Amino acid sequence: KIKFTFFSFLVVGLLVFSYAQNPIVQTNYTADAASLVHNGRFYIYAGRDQASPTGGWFSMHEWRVYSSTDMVNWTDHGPKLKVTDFKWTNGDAWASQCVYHKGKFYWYISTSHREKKGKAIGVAVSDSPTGPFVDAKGSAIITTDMTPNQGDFDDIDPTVFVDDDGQAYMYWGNGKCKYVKLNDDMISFSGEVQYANVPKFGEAPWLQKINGKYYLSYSSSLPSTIEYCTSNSPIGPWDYQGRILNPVDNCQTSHQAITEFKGKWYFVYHNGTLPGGNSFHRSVCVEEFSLNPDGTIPLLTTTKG
Ligand code: FUB
Repeated sequence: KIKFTFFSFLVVGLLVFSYAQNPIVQTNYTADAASLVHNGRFYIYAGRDQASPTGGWFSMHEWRVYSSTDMVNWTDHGPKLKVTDFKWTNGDAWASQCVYHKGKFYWYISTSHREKKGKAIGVAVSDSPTGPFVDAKGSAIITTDMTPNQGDFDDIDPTVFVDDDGQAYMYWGNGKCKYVKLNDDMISFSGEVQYANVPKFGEAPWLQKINGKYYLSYSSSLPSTIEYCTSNSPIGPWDYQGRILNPVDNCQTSHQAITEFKGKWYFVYHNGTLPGGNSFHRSVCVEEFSLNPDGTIPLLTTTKG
């Protein structure tokens, strides 16, 4: 077992801590992490699990930002976005992703719509990866009435990918994997919502490009596994490639981010291994891994806490 050393101290208002094991965040329960590399820093954007100790469902009201230059020492930038920052929501800081485009940082979030039934997707914007972020639109980008005849939970878990030609794509969903081409303003889209044909799609899509090929990973089933497909186009057709992660320890959901940083690949996910942890008290973890020589992603083995 790796010997764990922990120290924390405040530097200019930031909490800096060192770790030698997962979970990387041990001061809050965190979940649904998305990664972003910018100017030599690895950023993690995660929702905070705030359920009571006996709470049997998600209680999430804020998203937090963490960053590192070496994947060992992490800065806790604090809660940089709250559900109350979106006047049209009535709660739920569900999964999110922050992306950079043309000098601005767009943080796409899942939440609940106050007036329309069900979940919805919004976006906040900032000039900095650590904020301040403000609601970029003042209303949802996606609500249930744009994707009718489905459940209340299906408009969650946005992933946004900006291709080399500047075109941005947003995928999201629960049960059905949906996508749109975003307009250049990054807060609206044109055309109808489309559906991607990927096997056993659950939720948590993550779209990226690796060596000219498009990779769409997502969670599947309950307890969730992480599976992935590849394509020669950002809108498919998608070829199933295999499993990346078996169900995580002590947690039903799974939610991944896959990012290259300083020549190494990192897989960010959550489990329920922090003391008191479970499906509603999750914790963000990171694994370094290597792509196979043919570009496929191996089935990962996670480190134990
Ligand atoms: O955290 C709430 C929901 O659980 C997320 O939106 C899903 O991806 C699952 O992790």
